[in-house]
Amino acid sequence: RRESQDGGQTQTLDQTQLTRPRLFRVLLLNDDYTPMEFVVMVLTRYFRKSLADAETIMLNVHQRGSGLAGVYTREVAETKAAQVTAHARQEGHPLALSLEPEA
Ligand code: NFA
Repeated sequence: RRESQDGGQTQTLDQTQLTRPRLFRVLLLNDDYTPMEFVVMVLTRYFRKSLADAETIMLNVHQRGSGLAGVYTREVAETKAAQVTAHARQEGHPLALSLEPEA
């Protein structure tokens, strides 16, 4: 909100429109080869989960095929997915993630 400059005759207020950024879910996808410990490390280090939460999420992904790692703005979600993918490939793991926009 700001005051328009008009020489002090009148005073008008412009309401700046603020909209919430769209959020994206970052999903972890199961595979047969990525070690469970690596997935737990990813969840604690990149998604700031507690060890207990990371273990629960990892097992859910392992059993159900996919699971939620976190919800972020587009830029943050894309950066985390790229960092995790790079780290996994560096270690020779096929771990994959997917991003989906929140409804
Ligand atoms: N399914 C993998 C295994 O048995 C573990 C895993 C969990 C991989 C979650 C990817 C995601 N080693």
